[in-house]
Order: sequence, then structure tokens, then C-alpha cells
Amino acid sequence: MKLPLARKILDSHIVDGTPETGREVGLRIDQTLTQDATGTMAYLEFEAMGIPRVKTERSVAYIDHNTLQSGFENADDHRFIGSTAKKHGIWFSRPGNGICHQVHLERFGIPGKTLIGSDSHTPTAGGIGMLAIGAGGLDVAVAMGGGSYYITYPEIVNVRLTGKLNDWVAAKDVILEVLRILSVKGGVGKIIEYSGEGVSSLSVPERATITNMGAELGATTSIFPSDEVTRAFMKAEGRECDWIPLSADEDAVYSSVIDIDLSALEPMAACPHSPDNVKKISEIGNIKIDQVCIGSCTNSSLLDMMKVAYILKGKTVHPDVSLSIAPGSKQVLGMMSKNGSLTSMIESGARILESACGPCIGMGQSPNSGGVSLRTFNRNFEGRSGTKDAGIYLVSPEVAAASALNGYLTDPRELGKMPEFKIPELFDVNDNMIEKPADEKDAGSVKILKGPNIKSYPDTTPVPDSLKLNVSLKVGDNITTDHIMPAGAKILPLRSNIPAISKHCFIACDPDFPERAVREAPSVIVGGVNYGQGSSREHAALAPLYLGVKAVIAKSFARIHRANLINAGILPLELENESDYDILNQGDVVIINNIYDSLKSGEFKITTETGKITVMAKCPLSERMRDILKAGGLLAYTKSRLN
Ligand code: MIC
Ligand code: SF4
Repeated sequence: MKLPLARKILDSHIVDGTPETGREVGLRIDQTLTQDATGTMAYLEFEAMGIPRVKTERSVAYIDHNTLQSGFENADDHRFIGSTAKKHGIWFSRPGNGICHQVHLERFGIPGKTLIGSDSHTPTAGGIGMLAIGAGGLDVAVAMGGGSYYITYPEIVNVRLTGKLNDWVAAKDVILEVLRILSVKGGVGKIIEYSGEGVSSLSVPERATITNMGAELGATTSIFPSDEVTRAFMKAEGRECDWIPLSADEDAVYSSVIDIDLSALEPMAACPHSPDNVKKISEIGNIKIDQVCIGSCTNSSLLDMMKVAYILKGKTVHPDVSLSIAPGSKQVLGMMSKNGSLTSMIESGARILESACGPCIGMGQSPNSGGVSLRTFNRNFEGRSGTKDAGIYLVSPEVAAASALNGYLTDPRELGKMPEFKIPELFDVNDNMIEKPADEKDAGSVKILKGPNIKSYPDTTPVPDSLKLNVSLKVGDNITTDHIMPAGAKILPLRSNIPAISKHCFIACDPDFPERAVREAPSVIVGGVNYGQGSSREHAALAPLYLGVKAVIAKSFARIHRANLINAGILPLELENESDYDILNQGDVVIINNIYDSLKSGEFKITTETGKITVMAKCPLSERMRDILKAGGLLAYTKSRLN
């Protein structure tokens, strides 16, 4: 059979299971990455497994999310991660060095290798032909310890690109078009593989914008071939030796094909409050704006920054607009300062932020009440910016910069002909902010530095044979992990303290939930379609676990969150009949009997206490998943196997 590229990499890494769509397979993982907001928990889990040194080819710990230090917590977490990394064989990218995905692409990613990261935008590395997947922290901890990473063998969807982008139309518009076509749940169970003659016209950072935001499709990952463009990028990074050519077989067989003519695309925006609410700028019109934020792992490369600087040069940001810019890495920022881009930005009145996630995760720059903010980021979920009633539009850097000058949403094609932006053949490589781990012989003397806010992994219990549960919450469709476990400057410092962070669980939907859940424990949550979309944060499973949630009954689940629930020992039950959602209500009491038999058959019978209502739910589980649930979660399962 003629194979897609993703299949070639997947199949060469399978260590358990058979490559059939829908079946669970275990993959050998070559590289891992963590960021600080999920990393503390991942390293506590790694520590709990008692493995002295990582067994991967390369593991890297980044500090990029929790960089606002308004108390001791984040600084303590940075020191904990730095010392753990040093001891256990992990490379450490210090705060200030940049956003994990940008830096990983620059310095560590390798075509054809597998990478899992405790961040949903890990697929950014698919831009250089790496098979890069977002996962929960515990899955990353297991992979660091040499364990396999399990996924459902995905379908491979081919996006065939033809033509070439017109002036001022961007890679962001390509992924917005894919989101418009497929929606935020259209990628679940799929890998999106790009091919076609249009690929060669896209640079690596442009490809990475597309694979990055493929996370918003719910896809397992996205991938581009590794070609001469990839080679030039790796050479510019001084890593040509890591390059290999990779592509799909000619006439490879895909589960479906989407054709996109790059030359037919226009500048677009994802309107509030979902990344798939995509419209053309020309359709939305010249709405007045209050804020523009440029940066994030989606759009913070040197090319993006040079385009923005060109647009801003010699002009002033509109008086009604606050413009902030966060370059993606120290490498990008350094090169901008040398080529004058930074000067153009500063002189225009842009507020330059450190190279980190910043406003993307609500770490500062929350918009004014009811404000309209244009952002080059990847998520515009309600409230994520820190201002609940703000309207966030996701746009390209070109749209963002042109609009910041005008004070209203602007089609950048109004700027006329676009010059050619020449990216240097060699980048300024300086890894002075990446610390090597201690040699194995010296690792014993490295002390782990743990601050008082760092609490251990919560207790879990094996799933019992029957459960009587209060329905403590009922929510609607497309509930994001930002609803379940909000981020932002106030809550993020609690990521290493599950008892404290659980007090904020679901407060965006119902401020009384945390107290009620404790009072009514054990309990179950009822949800709609695509429950748990968005981030990989396992806190969206660990906080409910801590509050006594034993199961979630939903119409369907997002991939990473479903895995995180199972890893935490919580049952993810999918309604067989979506209309049964209407008959389950908050305040009901439900009984689930014969759970051990149901774990085997995958069929669960849920009855209300009165016996009047019975609904059926499915929960297809591999033998491994059943054992994880019976052990009380992946950590307990892994520990028992290591023993
Ligand atoms: C995000 O963009 O939502 C985050 C913050 O990067 C998350 C990880 C987290 O919650 O720490 C993600 O995408 O996985
Ligand atoms: Fe950071 Fe935002 Fe990227 Fe998440 S999406 S990794 S918060 S820049």
C-alpha cells in the first residue's frame, strides 16, 4: 500500500498493538517537552515513579507560561523544574529564552522523530516533519521514563495545497480556512497531513503556524513533509546534520482529501468565541478595536515580526489602541534588534513584552471591559483573555499590525504590493539560556528545590464495581479546559497545588461548583459534545478528581482530555443516544452497577435512583485502559508495574 508520511513515522515507532484505525497503539517516543504550567505536575509524577534518569533521546523543560512573578509561587516552580531537570537528564530552557514550541522548532526538533509534549500545541514541530503530539503531563512523565505513549490509531486526512498565497494573505489564513471547513471537532481521531505543489511556497515558520493551530481542530497532530525548505531552515539553525528528506508515497491512500487553492484565500478572522467561527475580513467589516496582541506559539517567528515591523515603520499606533508584541524566542528577539525591526516597533508605540506566552494565557494584557481585541494567537474562548465580556478575534500578524495603526479591523491588502521579506541564511544561534543536565555521575548530588506551594499528586482510588453518584453539574457543548480549569495570572500560580487550584474548578460556568462538588461527593458531571476541548492541562481532570468527581457523562469527548480523565481514574462515559442528555439533570442521583463487566464490554447502564430512567453509555477501552482505571489511574498503574 502507498503510505502517507504520518503512517510511515507512526508505523516505525509502534511498539505495541497493530496499526488499524480506531485501535490503540503504543508508540516509542524519541523526545519530550514540558512547559512550566504543566511541568511541575509532570515532574512530580516522574519523581513519584522513582526513575533516576530520562530514557528518551532528548527531553527539554521550558519556562514560558508562568513568567509573571507576582508572588513566590512561579519563581519557586521555575527553580523546582530547573533542579529536577538537572538531576534527571533533562535540558532546561530558562525563562526569557522563549515559548516552548518556537524554541523546540529552532533548536531540538528533528524530522521523522516522535515528540510528545505536555502542551496541546506540541504539533508545531510538525512544521519540520516531526510527529509531534500534545499529551497530559502524566503521559509525558511515563514517556520520559521510557514507557510507550498510547494513542488511538488515527485516520489520515490529506490537505492538498495548490497555488501560492497572494500578497498580505498569510499562513494563518490557511489554517483558519481549514478550521472553517472542519470545525473545532472535525479533527478528532485524525492526523492532518499537508501535501501538494503549494507546500514548497511556504517557509518552515509558516508551516509551523498551520500545524500549531491544527490543535484547534481537535486533531491528534498535523504534519508537513520535510523538503529542501526544511533543510534550509535546519541549516540556518546550524543543524543541517539533523535533516532528512521525508514525504508521503506518490498516490498515498488517505481517509479523505481537502483541496485548498492558496491563491484563492483572503485575510480572515476567527470571531468570538471559537477558533472555528471564521469569516473573511471583508465580510466582518471595519469594526472598531481597542487592543492588538501579536505573538504566541502560533505567530511569533522572525518572518512574522519582520512583516509587522515593516507595516509599523515610521507610523504611530492608533490613539484608541493598545498594541503589545511578544517575539517567540530570544533568537527571534535578538535578530529583530539587529535588523532594526525592533526599533520600528518601539518607535511606533508598541509595548514590547518578554518572549513568553503572556497575554495568550491571560498572563497580563487583559482587554478593557467589553473590549475588542485582535490577537495572532490560536484560542479565543470566552474569558481566556481575563476579561469575560471582551470579544477576541484571531488574525494574522499582517491584519493585526495594519489594524493597530487604523484603529479598526483592516484588510492588509489595502497596503498595496508586499515587499519580499528575506530571511537570513544563517540565524543567530546562541544556546546560552539552555542548561545542560548534570552528568549521570554527578546527578546524585543535585538537590531538588521545592517551594511551599508545591504539593504532591492527589490520592486516587481504584474504580469500584458500583457507584452511586450525585449529578453535581450539567454543562453544554464544546466545554473547554479553560472552562473546567481556568488559567490567567491569578490561578496559574496554583498549578502545582491541586487542593488550592481545585477551588477554581468550573467557576466560569458556576462559582458554587467547587463547594457543591465536595458536599455532594462522590459525583458525576454531565456534558455535551466535544467535552474538554483545548488545552492538555491534566489539572482539568485532577481538580475534579480532588473534588470527588468519579465520572463524566457526555455526548462526546476531546482526545487529550479523555486520556487525562482515564489517567486520573475518572470514567469518561459517552451517551449512546445524544438525546438522553436532556433527561439527566443537575441534582439527580444516578447508579452505575456491574462496572467491572461494563469495563470489558464498553457498555454502561446508568439508572436514576428512582429507577425511572435508564440511559446507556459507551466507553470503549483497551485492556491497558481498563487496568489503569482498576488501578486508580496511570500513576498507580505505572508504579505497580515498575514494582
Ligand atoms: C494553552 O494554550 O491553553 C496552554 C496553556 O498552553 C495549555 C497548557 C496549559 O494549560 O498549561 C495547552 O495548550 O495545552
Ligand atoms: Fe503558550 Fe498560548 Fe502557545 Fe499555549 S497557545 S503554548 S499559552 S503561546
